[in-house]
Amino acid sequence: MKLQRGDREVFGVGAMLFASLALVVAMGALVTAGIAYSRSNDAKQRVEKVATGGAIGSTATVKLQEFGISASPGLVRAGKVTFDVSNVGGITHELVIVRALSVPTLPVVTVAGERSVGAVDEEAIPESDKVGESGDVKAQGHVTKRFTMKPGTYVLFCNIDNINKDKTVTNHFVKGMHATLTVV
Ligand SMILES: [Cu+2]
Repeated sequence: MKLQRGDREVFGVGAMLFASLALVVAMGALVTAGIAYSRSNDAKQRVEKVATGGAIGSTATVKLQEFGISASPGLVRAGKVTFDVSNVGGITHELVIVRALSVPTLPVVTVAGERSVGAVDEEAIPESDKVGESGDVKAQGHVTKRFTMKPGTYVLFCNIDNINKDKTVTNHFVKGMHATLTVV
């Protein structure tokens, strides 16, 4: 069909309207993106300000017990971080620190071997994500360790296996000995 003059004008106006509308939408998206960017930037600057201002410390007090770990505060400043570890329980525990998004993202043992099923498969964790360990901390014992840490999320856990009298194994991680720590 050949377009008549009138049709062509209608078509032209329609196309122009559409183009202007697209431009408005695109500009709106740009403005929204700009606001989001400046907001995240503000938040980052605020965190940096708080971190450098000393409001966020570089020491985490960690308590180990049957069967749980608490780290306070749960937020520390990047750089040299001191772990003040106390075993307030009645049996030996340890503190293992790895970089990980969350507890469920840690690899776990699926076939009993050197470690029991459900224990953290430490050998499957990339070396670059391993921060350090306290070593065995006896009941009522205390250990201080210092590690250099980059900003990120870390999981603290105890991976000790206890062999029970009936030969079953109690793994402390399975029992709930884990916590997260955020480094900014
Ligand atoms: Cu333990």
